Amino acid sequence: MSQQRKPLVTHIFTADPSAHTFKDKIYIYPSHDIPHTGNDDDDGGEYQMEDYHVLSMDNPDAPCVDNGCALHMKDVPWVSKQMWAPDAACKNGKYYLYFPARDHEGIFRLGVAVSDDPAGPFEPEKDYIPGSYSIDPAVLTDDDGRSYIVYGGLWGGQLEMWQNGTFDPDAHRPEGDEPAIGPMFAELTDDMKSFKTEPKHLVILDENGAPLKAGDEDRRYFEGPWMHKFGGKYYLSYSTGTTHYLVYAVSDRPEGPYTYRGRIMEPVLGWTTHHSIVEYHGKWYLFYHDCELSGGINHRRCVKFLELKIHEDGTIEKVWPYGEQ
Ligand code: FUB
Repeated sequence: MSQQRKPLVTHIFTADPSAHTFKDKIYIYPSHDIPHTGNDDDDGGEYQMEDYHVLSMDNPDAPCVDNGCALHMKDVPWVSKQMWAPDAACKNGKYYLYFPARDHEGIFRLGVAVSDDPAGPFEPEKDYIPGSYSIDPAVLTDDDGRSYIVYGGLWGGQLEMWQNGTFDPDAHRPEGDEPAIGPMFAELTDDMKSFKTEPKHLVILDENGAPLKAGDEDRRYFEGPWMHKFGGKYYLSYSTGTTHYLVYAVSDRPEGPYTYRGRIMEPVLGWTTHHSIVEYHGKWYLFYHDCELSGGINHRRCVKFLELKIHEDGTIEKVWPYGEQ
């Protein structure tokens, strides 16, 4: 029986799924939501995660297995709280888990941890990636072996607080016709543990070649970036946050500029929407989350997936999370 559009696991709350094909299986690296009774706020204070569990499926029809705790914040010296959306990458037989969390000053940073096994456990580096900030890291390893990281999120993710290169909690939040803030992008060093190039904002253009504006909330970047490659082109997909869409943009080069192409998914139940796109045996799958398992509580989410159609001309067929409306 197909598991598509159903919670992949129900014994824990999971979110922000980053899926990869490793060793001919699908591995899913989600956040692990913790139930609590505090209120939601615009700063993400309700997302109090403390560890990561890696999920896996032998194939899209097989049961989903929880491989247990792969990394806990008590084992990461620089982390104070809030282990948010992770991703993983494989290079030279090693597996790398990338994760955001607040440091001891309350600033979101990106960490990396290493394992010989895609399911972990992962051994963290003692300090965060030098020069890193904000949230939601995602890594693409290109056909030539070069690896790129994209990251960043507005509001609770603090991306707009770094516009002048230093952390400014009172920084102006761009609005209206001001240019939107794109996600950060850098190449990773060969050991996968630091930035090889100076991180730069990716630029996302509209159909006329003009950068998307901050007030264009149906299309501008908010959080949850993902990169994949199809037909030799680079795809950047992400959440529009306040308008709750998953959308995508395409470029000939990993560093962009990207051109906005359309919506991937209409809003799910719950405020956040966050996804990944993975190929398995020639078919494409969208992993995402919603709040069905908790009946709509924003910080108690559940990971799901469905098959995604990418047409030969490169367009992604839009999906509705609960069937076409
Ligand atoms: O899970 C915490 C945050 O919520 C993630 O980092 C965002 O992408 C949003 O899903």
